[in-house]
Amino acid sequence: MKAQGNEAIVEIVGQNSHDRYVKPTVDLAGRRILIIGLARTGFATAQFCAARGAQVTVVEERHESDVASIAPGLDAHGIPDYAQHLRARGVSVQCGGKFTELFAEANLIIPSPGVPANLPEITRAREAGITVWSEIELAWRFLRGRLFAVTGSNGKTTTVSLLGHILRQAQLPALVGGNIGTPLISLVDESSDNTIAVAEASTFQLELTEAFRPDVAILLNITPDHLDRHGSFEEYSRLKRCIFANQRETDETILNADDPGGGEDLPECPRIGWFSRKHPVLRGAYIRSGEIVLSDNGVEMPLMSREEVPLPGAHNLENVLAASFAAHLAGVAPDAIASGVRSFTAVEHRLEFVAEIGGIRFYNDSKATNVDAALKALESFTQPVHIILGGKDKGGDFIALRAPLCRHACRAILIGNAAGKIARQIDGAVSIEIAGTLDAAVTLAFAGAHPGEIILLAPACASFDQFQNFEHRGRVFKQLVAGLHQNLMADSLVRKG
Ligand code: UMA
Repeated sequence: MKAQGNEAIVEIVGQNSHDRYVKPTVDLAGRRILIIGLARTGFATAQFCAARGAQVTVVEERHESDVASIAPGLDAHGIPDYAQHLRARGVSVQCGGKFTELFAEANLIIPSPGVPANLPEITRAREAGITVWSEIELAWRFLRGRLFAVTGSNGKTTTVSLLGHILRQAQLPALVGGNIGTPLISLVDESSDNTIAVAEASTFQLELTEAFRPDVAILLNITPDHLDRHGSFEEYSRLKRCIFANQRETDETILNADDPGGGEDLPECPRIGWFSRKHPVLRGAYIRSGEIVLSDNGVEMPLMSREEVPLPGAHNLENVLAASFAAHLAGVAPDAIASGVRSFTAVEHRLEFVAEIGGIRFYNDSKATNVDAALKALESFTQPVHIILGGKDKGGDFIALRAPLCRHACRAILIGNAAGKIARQIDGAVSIEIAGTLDAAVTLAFAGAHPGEIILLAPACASFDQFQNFEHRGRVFKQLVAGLHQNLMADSLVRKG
């Protein structure tokens, strides 16, 4: 049966392989699918739908020349021009406008994560009965094998990468994607009944889900983030909990027993595992006398000493606890989990060590795009920290940074649009310098730092005022540090000469 006009897309029923649950997949052939946004998600989704016979249109508000120029940095497949590539596959691509007239004609609309879900044209389409899904909803309906989905305000990417690493080290066929950078839909063709997809899920993606149902859902923590988009902390928290909203008795959810909101609004259906740094748990992972222990209904499995965890900071210990219990649920033996954790190296842009110059150590935590993440980054150091803060404000409350700045930082160097607000909110807590740009901030930070101290980029803000994304900001930071190093080497050569 095919959908006609603007009626909701019609579901056909398919068998999900790993249990008797019938997964609602969809027949895309001949459907009019409108994709909003032409970056990583829009591109991958358009390719996916076109390959299944859909009539696909992609609309993008940026001009086509901007899409083409940004694409090489974003696209993992080295495709230089998203628009050209899609048109060659029969996709209609329209750039440089809103194209609102196209919305009413669609059977299915898929906004990219960066597109606000409450755009008037999207609201009107939903009111008219048109199905609006996020890309992860569509991807999940086609994905084979098991799905482990990870959400939380902070630590998602490290947990996803670590879990993927542990599974692969244990020779399990793991696929890794989602908000981490590779859209979930790109993993579908590689998936099979045996694969385990490990996916990072953001609220921007969970927002437009309907039946999305991971086999294992992990909610790491909830602290304020993206309030500019979701309007309130309550709404943001509600969206995070969509990760387990459709789970059933056979599914698993892993929650943080130490998170203030961790025990609220517990899911009804799935089995729950807990992780805690502070106290034992009956089912999950915790620390006992400096040792990481897994516990499955009273059966205790010591894993390793916490000293052996190769990642700095208490927050990373939580990520390790969550990933370890998830790996246990995937069937990995305790010694293989421990060996996977030991051999894991930090993820790029997450408290990544960059270089030591003249006894000063530089760390890139460009992924610290909210206040809580910056706070956790600061708390990972015992040495005095010169912290670079600022960027595009997401409605964050920087007052929460005052106490950790007093304890851990000797100076805050401010950049970007949020610099004025941050300066007002942290005034008196620490010495402040306004640098404006990252380039100036690195120079200022280095000029005022002493051997044994830390220079940390943990901006507590989004990057979009000055950079394409946080990865771009982190790369520029690393280039600036490399530039400092080269200049110092050149100076010392001149002096010697
Ligand atoms: N656009 C329109 N119309 C609008 C609004 C936007 O056409 O009204 C266009 C924009 O110009 C842009 C596109 O829509 O070209 C939006 O793209 P996008 O921002 O969704 O970019 P993607 O490359 O598809 O990246 C998205 C996620 N981006 C966001 O959530 C903002 C990536 O997460 C994710 O890695 C990727 O999908 C693959 O899943 C980034 C992120 O910052 C890293 N996520 C947030 C976070 O981690 O805090 C949630």
